[in-house]
Amino acid sequence: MGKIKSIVAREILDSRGNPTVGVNITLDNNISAFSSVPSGASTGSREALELRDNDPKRYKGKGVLKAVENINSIIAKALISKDVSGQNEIDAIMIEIDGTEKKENLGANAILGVSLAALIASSKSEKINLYERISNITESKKKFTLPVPMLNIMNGGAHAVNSTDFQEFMIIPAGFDSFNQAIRAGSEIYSTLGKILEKDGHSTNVGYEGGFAPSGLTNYQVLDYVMKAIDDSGYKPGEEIYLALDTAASEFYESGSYNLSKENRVLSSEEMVDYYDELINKYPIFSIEDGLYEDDWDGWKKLNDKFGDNTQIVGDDLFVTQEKYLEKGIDNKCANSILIKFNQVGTITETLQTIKTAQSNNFSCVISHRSGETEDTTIADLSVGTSSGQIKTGAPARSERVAKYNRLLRIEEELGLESIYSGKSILKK
Ligand code: 2PG
Ligand code: MG
Repeated sequence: MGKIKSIVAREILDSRGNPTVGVNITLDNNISAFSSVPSGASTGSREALELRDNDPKRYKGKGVLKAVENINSIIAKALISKDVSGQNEIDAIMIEIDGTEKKENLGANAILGVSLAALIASSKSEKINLYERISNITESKKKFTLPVPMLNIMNGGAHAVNSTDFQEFMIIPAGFDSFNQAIRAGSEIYSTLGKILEKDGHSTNVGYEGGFAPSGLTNYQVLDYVMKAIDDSGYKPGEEIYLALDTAASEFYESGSYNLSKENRVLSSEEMVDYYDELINKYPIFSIEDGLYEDDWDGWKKLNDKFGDNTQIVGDDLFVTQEKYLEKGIDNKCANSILIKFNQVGTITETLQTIKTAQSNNFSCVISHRSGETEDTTIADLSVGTSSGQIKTGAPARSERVAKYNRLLRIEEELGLESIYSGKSILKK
């Protein structure tokens, strides 16, 4: 297919203006590919390590020169002349050299940058689409499906200062025949929401993922605004548009309780579950991500017991895209869905393995961006190549977010009559 001739990494910037890793791989057939690595803000404690320099003189300690150096010296040396068709082998070599559970020696950002660049180079070398290459690696014979987007239109928590306790309020335009129609609905609702907020005197400044982030609103008020925006845009909530929350509960979990400071409520795990009950009864909420703290496994079980038959219970910080935590969740029935972020685990091979385990245990997979992103659109192809059915990649605004949606629009067009929009099939539990 093509053997690796050179690997060159450098420090580049992400959507927050922080340094991240960018990697170029060139093959002996002169094909070259570029990747860049995303970065989270509300990170799970079990995630693979994002190696930062911690040198306060550069980028306030956030430089990634050590990770870059690890690629340019150690990883490059080990991978030169390897064939990029061997994604598993490439990833296995890096995992072995690193030798730690959390990829602390080389850095998961270093390893992922190379893993992604190799993947992209292999698809270019084979002259096939990236999603086809991903599908070939998984050896699944499934038809390609276009994912339903979860569009994050109101931002709070760690993604927007002074906004809601909950981190993400998303709309799911599942009740349409195509991805194209779904994106149109999402965009119209987003812009209607902006107008409504403005009219009521709220700020329309946005958070990290492009959603509006006014201060002084409770979770209920935000959900009421979102419902009004859906109505005013002429769409039907609960029929065409569903809601999703990523509450990112680990961020407001303090000494055994859930501290909803903007609502003046401090709740136990059971009371949080009751709170979700109230919300699910009032709004067409289909999906709740990180509804509880990442180590509140008993609470997760109760949450899933209570709602899991009809509601998607998504583990993000809980599973950190790693098979071993997912297996614990499967065994203990703690969730019915997993969020997939490849930098939480650090290689494409491990990401695909986690997706495979999830899918074969009837867990849905939501492919996800990070709050710190770049123009890289690999996750769009990952969602099609694995027929994940769902993707969350921010508001229909800000280029690092819409780049992924735009890539999916192109894929849908390319697939033409063969394209299948996952639509309401994701609602079946
Ligand atoms: C999340 C993500 C992406 P972050 O919690 O799901 O929305 O946020 O990248 O900050 O972890
Ligand atoms: Mg999350």
